Amino acid sequence: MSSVCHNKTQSGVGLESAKSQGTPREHEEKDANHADSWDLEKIAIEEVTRILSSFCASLPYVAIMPELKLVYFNARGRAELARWILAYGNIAYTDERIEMDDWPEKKKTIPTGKVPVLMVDEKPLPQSMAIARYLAHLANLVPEDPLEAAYCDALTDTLSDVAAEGYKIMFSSKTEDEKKQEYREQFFPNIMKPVLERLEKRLSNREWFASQLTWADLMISMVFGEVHKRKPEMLQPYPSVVALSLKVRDLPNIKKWVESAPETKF
Ligand SMILES: N[C@@H](CCC(=O)N[C@@H](CS)C(=O)NCC(=O)O)C(=O)O
Repeated sequence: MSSVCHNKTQSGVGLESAKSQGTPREHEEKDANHADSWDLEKIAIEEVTRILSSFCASLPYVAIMPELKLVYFNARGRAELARWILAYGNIAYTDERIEMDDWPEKKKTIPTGKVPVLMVDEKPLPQSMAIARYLAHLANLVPEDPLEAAYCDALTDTLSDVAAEGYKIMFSSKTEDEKKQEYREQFFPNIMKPVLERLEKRLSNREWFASQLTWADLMISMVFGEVHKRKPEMLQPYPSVVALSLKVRDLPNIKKWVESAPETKF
């Protein structure tokens, strides 16, 4: 902060206007006077910026949180990432879970007719990934660097696509055996495995998916931690994905949420 003020003044009006008038002698005197006043000015600017920056640094960051209500079914599904982010950030919200019998009536009250929807100060925000990204901003889980943030978006969108393919099979009219066969022979090798392979490579030499903990790590852990819990053998070739999933699940607020969240089928 101090060097920005300093450079701007030094290369700006001060020196230029001193050189543009008077005889050489007057010029020298003016330069000397100017140097004195410039030194004083510089000291004053540096002192003010020093005081301001130490004052700003000592101020606590007080975010004004809106009133939040997450509306979804009594399921993890497309709302669980939002719940993890809210838990991580210790952000207060109402977790409204609609019973299936009440859905036809409730649907009429939701502008898009779809859930999840996040009520932010009573205004609806639709789309699960927009909701999660917004909450990730509130919880400080989005990198400041735009490209890093975009890589996190790419990863979370990829995992959302994978989940959508999974839901297609889950909610199809096929029998349970047919579904299992489709997961094994189609979904895993063609949809999930290529993502796992790329992710394993990226995570093998870094602590987090990006340069700090982000909502991308939370989503990796939410998705693959669940697979690991149910079918650990499937993730055996992906030790870095498993390690990251477990590390995130060990964060105190996440751990607390996972242990206390309602038990649901999906
Ligand atoms: N792209 C949307 C999809 C929303 C969606 O399809 N929601 C489903 C539940 S996961 C739903 O509302 N189904 C009930 C209905 O369509 O009546 C999102 O990610 O939020």
